[in-house]
Amino acid sequence: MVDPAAVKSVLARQRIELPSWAFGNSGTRFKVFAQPGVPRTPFEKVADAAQVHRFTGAAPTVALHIPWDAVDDYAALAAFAKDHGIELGTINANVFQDDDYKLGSVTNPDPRIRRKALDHLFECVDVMDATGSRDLKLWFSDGTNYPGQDSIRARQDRLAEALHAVCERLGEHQRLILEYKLFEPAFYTMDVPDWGTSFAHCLELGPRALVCVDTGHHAPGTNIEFIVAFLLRAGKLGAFDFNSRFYADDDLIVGAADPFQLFRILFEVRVGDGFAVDTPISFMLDQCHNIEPKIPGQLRSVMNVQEATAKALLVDLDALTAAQQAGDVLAANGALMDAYATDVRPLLAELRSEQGLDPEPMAAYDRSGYAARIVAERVGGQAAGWGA
Ligand code: LRH
Ligand code: MN
Repeated sequence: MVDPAAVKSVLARQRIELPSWAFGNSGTRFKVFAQPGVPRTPFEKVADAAQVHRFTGAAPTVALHIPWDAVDDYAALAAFAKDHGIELGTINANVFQDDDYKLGSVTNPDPRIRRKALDHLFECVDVMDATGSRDLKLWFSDGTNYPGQDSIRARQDRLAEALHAVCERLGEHQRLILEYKLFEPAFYTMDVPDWGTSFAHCLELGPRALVCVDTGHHAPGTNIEFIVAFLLRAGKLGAFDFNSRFYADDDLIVGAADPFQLFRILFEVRVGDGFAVDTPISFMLDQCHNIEPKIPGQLRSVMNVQEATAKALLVDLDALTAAQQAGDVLAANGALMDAYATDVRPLLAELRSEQGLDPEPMAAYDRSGYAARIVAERVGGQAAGWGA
């Protein structure tokens, strides 16, 4: 049997980073449904993120996206976050919303445009210096739509050149996290389409370049936990962008579409020592709450990660290893299924009570009146959103 206290000690130090953009309006190309009370500024996004940490105790940092979260004084934003009990986390660059980047950003055939994109990446490192952030997350929308549109190889050379320049610019304690994505917005090639491409570039770049696994960025049927196990073994798993999907990059609440997959992924994190005190992995959410209320959506997401983590920690490794060694396939599979079938909500409620938190975060948030207050206060101004 697994010791519940040991499970709780790991859960008690779990840190899930929230995406600032999840608090703004978002949607699809068909419609962005605006919601009342949505933040108008990065300060209001940070205030909303702090609510999630207030009720879960497990979301102490918020990732920023530049320029969506650009401010005149990043030190003031960092101080504001601190006053609200959280910190600023990963800095996300954005070289996917400028007309100049139609044919690519750092991979664009035009050196002037490549320079412009690289300058933005350097600007994001300046922001990291101001916020004290450790990680620069790079996702490139770069790719092509038609065979022959550009040289696949030349684009890889251009990408590598830019990544090396960024690594040169990073400070001693800073890291580059390279995210991959199979398709969208490009539909023939993406220049970083899969984990292998990101892994190869990160190997070339050195120890401070690590792979980001966005759980919505794979072909249907991809065994993501295999990728996680492989990257952990290679010491190259830097971060997760957690979300879930039924079809494409749906960016739905993590665990909503496939809680069993999330459990399998977090089980590989466990056996890969990814829950160690000094884990190099950044556990982030990357989601859009297109129709559901934003803060409750983030609360539910953090709770889904906590529940899947608890189940993964409940797998009896001794029984599992013995069954694996004995070639007892059903007993080995059973060890995982028994843990997965365990209702871990009472254990998490108990942990929250021990942490001085309300055992039911969603209900506690509802009772707080924060939702009604922000709707009443946030009148006028431009609601935050990323235009998609
Ligand atoms: C790209 C992505 C990336 C972010 C964006 C908000 O699909 O996953 O991580 O920059 O979403
Ligand atoms: Mn992502």
